[in-house]
Amino acid sequence: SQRAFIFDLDGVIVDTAKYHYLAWQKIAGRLGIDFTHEHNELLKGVSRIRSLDIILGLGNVEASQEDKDKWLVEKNEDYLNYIVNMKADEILVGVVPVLEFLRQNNQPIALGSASKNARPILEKVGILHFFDAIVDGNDVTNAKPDPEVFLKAAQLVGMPAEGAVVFEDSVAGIQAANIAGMVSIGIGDKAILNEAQHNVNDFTEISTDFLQTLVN
Ligand code: G16
Ligand code: MG
Repeated sequence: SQRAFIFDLDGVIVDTAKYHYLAWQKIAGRLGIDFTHEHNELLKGVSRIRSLDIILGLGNVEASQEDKDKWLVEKNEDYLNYIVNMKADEILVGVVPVLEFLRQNNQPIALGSASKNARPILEKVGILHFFDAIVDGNDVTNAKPDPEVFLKAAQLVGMPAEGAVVFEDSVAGIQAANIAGMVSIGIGDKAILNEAQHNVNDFTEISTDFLQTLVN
C-alpha cells in the first residue's frame, strides 16, 4: 500500500543550520548581540521572521519594522551566498538510500519545511527529482507545531494525513506530526525529541525491515 512520506529539510536532509547561523551572526554582531551556537538551537524549524525576533530578544534590542525588514533581506542574501555552493556531499548520511527505497516501492514523497529556500537547496544537492510535492515557507501561514505544512503535503500527494510518515529534527515539527495523526520519526537527540513515536540518531539507523513494515 501507499502512504505519504514527508521530510523536513534543515536538520533532516541537509545541515543548513550552520549557514543560517553564520548569516544571523553577522546581523547580531552588528547589533552587539552575543549570538552563540546554543542560541542557534532555538531557531531550528523556526521561520525567518520569528528567528529575527528571537535574536533581537536575546539582546533586548527594539527595532522599527523598517529596520527589521532590511535585516531580513540582508540575512537572506547572505544565506543565499552560502547555499549557492552546496553540493550532493552535504546531504546527510543515509538520506539518499531511504529516498531510493521509497521511490522503488512507489511511495509518494513530499517535503514539509519552514524554509522559503527549500526548492533551490534540493536542486543544488541534486535530489529535487525524488519529491512529488514541496510545501515550504512560501505555502503556509501557520508555523509548526501547527500541522498545516504536513497536512498540505499529504493532500498534495493525494494521501490521507492519518498514517503519513514524518521525518523531523525539531520538537515543534514532531508535535505538528503528532497533532496531524501522522507517524512521527525523530531524527537526532532522543532526549530532546521524546514526543516522537520513533527515534533514530540519523537515517543509517532506519533499517530496510522497518521501512518495509511501513510500505506493506
Ligand atoms: C528551516 C530552519 C530554520 C529557518 C527556517 C526558515 O526550517 O530550520 O532555522 O529559520 O527554515 O528558513 P528561510 O530563511 O530559508 O526561509 P526546516 O523546517 O526546514 O527545518
Ligand atoms: Mg528541521
